[in-house]
Amino acid sequence: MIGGAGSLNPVTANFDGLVGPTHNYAGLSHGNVASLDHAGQESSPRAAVLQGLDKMAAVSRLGLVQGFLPPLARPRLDVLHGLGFSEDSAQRDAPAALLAACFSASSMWTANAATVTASTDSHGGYVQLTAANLSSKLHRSLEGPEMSDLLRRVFRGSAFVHHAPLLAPLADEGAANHTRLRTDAGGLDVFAFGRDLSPSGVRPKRFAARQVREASEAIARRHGVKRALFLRQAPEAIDAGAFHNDVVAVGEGARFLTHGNAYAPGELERLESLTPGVRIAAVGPERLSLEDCVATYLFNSQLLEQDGRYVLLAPIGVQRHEGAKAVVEAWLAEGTIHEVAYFDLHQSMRNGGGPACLRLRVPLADGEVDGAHPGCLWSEARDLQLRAWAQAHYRERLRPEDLRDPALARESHEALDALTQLLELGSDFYPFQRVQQASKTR
Ligand code: SUG
Repeated sequence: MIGGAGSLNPVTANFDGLVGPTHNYAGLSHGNVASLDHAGQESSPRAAVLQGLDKMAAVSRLGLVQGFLPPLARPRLDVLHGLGFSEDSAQRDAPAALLAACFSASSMWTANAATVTASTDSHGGYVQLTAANLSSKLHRSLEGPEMSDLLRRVFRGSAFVHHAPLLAPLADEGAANHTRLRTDAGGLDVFAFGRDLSPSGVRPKRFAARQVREASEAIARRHGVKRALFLRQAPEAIDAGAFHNDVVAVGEGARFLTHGNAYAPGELERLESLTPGVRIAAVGPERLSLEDCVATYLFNSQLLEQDGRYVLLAPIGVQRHEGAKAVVEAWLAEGTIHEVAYFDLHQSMRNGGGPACLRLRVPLADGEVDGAHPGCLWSEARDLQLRAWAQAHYRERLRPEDLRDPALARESHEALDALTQLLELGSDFYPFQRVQQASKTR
């Protein structure tokens, strides 16, 4: 049992994205500097999934609840068929950008899977989940309906209420723009947005803002959030590469670490006034520029709380960067955090996904974890099984031209089929399995 019944303090369970077998660098995300910089490079799906497993093991060994979400099934050749490419030659004929969208392993960044509200913070008293529509990018927009289905299969207890993704124009990128803080006055759900639905209003000049204010407000409303705050991202931060707010801010429990220029003027002051008991550490541009935040992913570190101690899981690049490392040292010296551990997650990082992008936080009160599928909870034995599975099914190297290889599509489905058996998820977990079953019974 974790937490306490009706307790104001649910514990945070982290559900990481298990990296899928088609992990590749296609440069699909304009506004995401790392994705554009690494477009066309060779990736290593096997190294990627193993790096993620290393992080999960470290979090779990701290004594925290660790789970994972299976990858969404890729490729989505059905999307190409729907666009008029023939069943026989879609993989050969589709333009590179469409093909890459259908092969993207982007569901690994589970911070974008959904927005989750703790049962203790919701008027209804249930854990509330809205799968993100990710409507700003084609490859990511494919995830919404599938992730919504997957989340229902993983969080299936009566403690959970699932909401469908929002309508597409209400662009929603999930928990990458959402943080739960534990203030002296109770839980506070902090939402960040980059633009309003209407075309008027402040917008970034270089890159498009992804999260729409009305989407965040709709989620808070449908989740019955008791205390919510909506903060506008600074357009300059988005233009510097903060395509998600979690590139420039991270909060957990009674800590909030942020770049001083992450939000529009006055927003941090509003946050401060509503968060008694929370220590806010804002790092000014004289200590670290927004560009260096984006280059190092300092604020995309995963911040963990255990018994009042705060542990920062930071990307290895932070340790190698004088300015970013100095910020971490200062946080340690003043007791903002108590420990730091550095991780090599370069496979994901090259697509703009750091430690915090790779996990969905699910705040769980007493007993609620029992409603999560046991196959998706981390254990030492599970870790060994998953490593062996990855060794058997994942390619060591993948180049953009390999996406034309029909064997890759087959291998990917075989890997996921094996995964559902390993985790006892059922043989109808993935849409492609359901299609196969239906064609057998015809
Ligand atoms: O949506 N990258 C992802 C990275 C998501 C990071 N998540 C958080 N910040 N929470 C994105 O931009 C790149 C795929 C490619 O180019 O192949 C990509 O989708």
